[in-house]
Amino acid sequence: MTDPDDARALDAAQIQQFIEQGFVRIDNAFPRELAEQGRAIMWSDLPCREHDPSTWRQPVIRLPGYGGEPFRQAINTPVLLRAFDQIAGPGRWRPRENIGTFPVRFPHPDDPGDAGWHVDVSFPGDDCDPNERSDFSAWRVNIVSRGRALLMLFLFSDVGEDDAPTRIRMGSHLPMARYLAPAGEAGRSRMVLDDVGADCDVAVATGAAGTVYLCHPFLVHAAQQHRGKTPRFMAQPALAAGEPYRLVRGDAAYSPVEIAIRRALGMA
Ligand SMILES: O=C(O)CCC(=O)C(=O)O
Repeated sequence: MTDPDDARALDAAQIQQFIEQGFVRIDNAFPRELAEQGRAIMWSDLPCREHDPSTWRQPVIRLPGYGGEPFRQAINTPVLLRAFDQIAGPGRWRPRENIGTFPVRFPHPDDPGDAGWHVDVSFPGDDCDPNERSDFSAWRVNIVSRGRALLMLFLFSDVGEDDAPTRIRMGSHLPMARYLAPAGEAGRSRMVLDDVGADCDVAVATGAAGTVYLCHPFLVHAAQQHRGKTPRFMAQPALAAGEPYRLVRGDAAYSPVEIAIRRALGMA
């Protein structure tokens, strides 16, 4: 495997884009062949057939978390490992062996019912039942993004404008930081985010299979109905936090994630 230090790095404009807009798109972040292998595994797990659209009877099917090959390789390419260091900061993220769940979206006339604006929560609140850790309804997110270094979108199929690309409110991580700040360490749960970043332009997470979007954990995003022809395969794993993000550092070694939060709060 290539040493991450030798891998293609994000340039200054991409890092600036991440700080200002809350995401960066990395083309060819993992090989297309891995996406093909991953889709073959998922088709064999789906209760419908790849070449028979009459069997695509639901707008979305959520497949449970995938680990092992080819998913492990896809999330650990040298390009990505280097980008994690550049965006989250060395030591501030933890590698993953698995890629998590896939909401597979199918061309379908029905509203999928899960297309609301949101951010992904990152830690269980004190009121969470310890035996029900998979019930995310009481999970929380706080101003230092406890537990989560990044949100990531991994495209395992070619995704065009009609193929249910995830919608992204560009720059919404900044008002989101201001919404979270007053809640301090405890953070917020059960958030209704229809209004947060509602005036932001909307981008869509399109790209060829093998594209990855690295997103600020506070980026407000939403699914949408599939209006195309080919099912969309995308994973949206968290990059787990290594050490917690900090908004005050004696050595000023702020990562782009931290710089964005500091700017949102008028600290920089
Ligand atoms: O499927 C998508 O486009 C996004 C889904 C999403 O954001 C979620 O399930 O949290």
